[in-house]
Amino acid sequence: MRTKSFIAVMILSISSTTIAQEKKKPDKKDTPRVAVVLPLGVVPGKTAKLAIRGRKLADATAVRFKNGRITAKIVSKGAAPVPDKNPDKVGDTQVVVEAAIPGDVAGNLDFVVVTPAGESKPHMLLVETRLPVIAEKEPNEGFRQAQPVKLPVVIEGSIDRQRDVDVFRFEGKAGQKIVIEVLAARHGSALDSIVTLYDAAGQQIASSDDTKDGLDSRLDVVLPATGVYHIALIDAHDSGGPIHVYRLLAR
Ligand SMILES: [Ca+2]
Ligand SMILES: [Ca+2]
Repeated sequence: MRTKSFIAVMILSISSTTIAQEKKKPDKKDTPRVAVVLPLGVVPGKTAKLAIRGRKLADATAVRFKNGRITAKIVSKGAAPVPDKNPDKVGDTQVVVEAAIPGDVAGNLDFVVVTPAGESKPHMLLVETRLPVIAEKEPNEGFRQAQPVKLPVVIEGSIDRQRDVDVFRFEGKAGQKIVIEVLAARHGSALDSIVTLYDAAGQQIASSDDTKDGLDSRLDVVLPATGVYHIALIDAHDSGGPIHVYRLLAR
């Protein structure tokens, strides 16, 4: 990638040597960059309020979706709090938009943020079109407070404070093949998930921290017995906050 962009820069400077010498070099530092969108995903057929976080987004003039049928209206823009003091990772500015998502969109949606300094690389907004999407409900800290869910499901939530634990309860059958997957870090969330599956007696069945693809967890399990199971989701570093968002797919 580095080589490609280097060649592109070379070609550009050869074809317009004089201009390039006189003109101020485009400052890469000022180019907007999207880190994460809160929430990570939307449901088709609704208007969604999206907080897009990143660097150099405070002067955003537009948020443009690749799908031209989606219009996003800017509601606010400016500085954003940096809870874990890592602005490179989670951004220090944000632009909030209202985006009307048509009911018939077929999948995830790419968008860019436009500022006077240029436009960001495309960032993906998740769109779940097959499974029901529900919101995490606190308190859900332990087995007793577990939030009941019915598989298959997509749970939208966050590890919203340090040492938060989100627990979900479902009924499973012996021999049932299930997949539990976290969508978080790969989409810019600050969460480094660990997912653990427990049986009705509180015995651990399986656990996943990272996969070979990254920090997001994934479990592929054949349930050993018919009964109640619990899925527990935590952050691997016991950290948490509004940017520790996730989508948990259980199917
Ligand atoms: Ca919780
Ligand atoms: Ca992890």
